[in-house]
Amino acid sequence: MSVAQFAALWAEIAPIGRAESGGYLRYALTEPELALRDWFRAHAAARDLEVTEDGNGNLFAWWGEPWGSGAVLTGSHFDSVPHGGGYDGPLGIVSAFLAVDRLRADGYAPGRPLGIAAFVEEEGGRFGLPCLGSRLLTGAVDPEKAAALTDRDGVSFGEALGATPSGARPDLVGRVSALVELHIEQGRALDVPVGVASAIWPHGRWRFDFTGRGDHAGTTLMADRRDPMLTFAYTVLAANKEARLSGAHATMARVQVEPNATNAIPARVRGWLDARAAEESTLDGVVDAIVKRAHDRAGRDGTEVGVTAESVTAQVAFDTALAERIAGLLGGAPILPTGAGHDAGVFSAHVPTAMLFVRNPTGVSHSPAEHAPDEDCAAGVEALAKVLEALT
Ligand code: HGY
Ligand code: MN
Ligand code: MN
Ligand code: MN
Repeated sequence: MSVAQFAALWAEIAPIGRAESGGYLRYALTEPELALRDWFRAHAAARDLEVTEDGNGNLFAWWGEPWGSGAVLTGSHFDSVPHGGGYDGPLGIVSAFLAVDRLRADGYAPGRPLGIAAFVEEEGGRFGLPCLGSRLLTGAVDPEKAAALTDRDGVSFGEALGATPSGARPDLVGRVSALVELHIEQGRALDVPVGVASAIWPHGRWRFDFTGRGDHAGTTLMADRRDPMLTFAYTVLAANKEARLSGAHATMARVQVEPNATNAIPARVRGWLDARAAEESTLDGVVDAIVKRAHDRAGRDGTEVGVTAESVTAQVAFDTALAERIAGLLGGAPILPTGAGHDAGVFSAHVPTAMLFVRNPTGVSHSPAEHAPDEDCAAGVEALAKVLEALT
């Protein structure tokens, strides 16, 4: 598989959903992501791969019997965070099609069915729950709850999907013998083109609701204010400080303000904390510390704070034997953890699962600046082909 072959296929999807910022607005089941699904179907058809859907919004292209016994899954997701990079997700799907081409060029025919997956709403960028499609398929989220999740325009996942998701399909997942997801690396840890994942850090999202008293920005004395924006701002600083002290990663990057006017003290401020750490105990400790500091501050500001855990993901330890086998296959590729969540993390509770990381020279991700050189992406395809051959 040549670098030019990778670049040619990559160029087909690069313009889809790209914003002025150079980042991508590929929200699940919206026009750009639907266009990528059409691209997926066209490339499956061009390779005589049968396309199936699982009733949860996930797409699969099959080389061999769909969900046949011992099936091996690969693939990733098309959706992006707002103005995210173009590689996070799509690289795993494009690489899977090219890996099939590579294996066929070698005259290889798999002894097990090989499925290329496009999982829906991995980022949670539209409906708020990450890995929504893989959680539904594996039974990690209730289909009714999922159907009721709404986007910022009030459209529910069920409406976007056009049906209540079918939910857990143990009849399908039970037939899968392994899953391997290729993904751009989202840190600065790889100094060779391809690495293998050892673990996903425990991580989660907590919604903070700060309530105060809306009032006039110009006439209300400072001493009379109960300003939730003040408590929110303090919590942002506390999150940063507690994370630095504990070695965790904590970010408050999404905020909603009511009434969100220049000349009105807010009545309510809603913010989300994204927190992650190498160990569960560190994660629990840093979240507890941030929540405590928010409550203490609210006491001083005369405001109130409510905290809701929206999604908490336990540490994922990928199958060590599989990771070591793959690293060996790739001539001793490094094995490393990641702080990013992935559909493969959801599957790892059900089937032997592995991830391949493609070097990202800057490590920047969830940003228009995310980039992986074509040469490293082509190396990723070669590695994925080797792994899929060994597993099928
Ligand atoms: O947020 C994450 O960890 C992943 O990119 N969905
Ligand atoms: Mn991502
Ligand atoms: Mn991703
Ligand atoms: Mn006025």
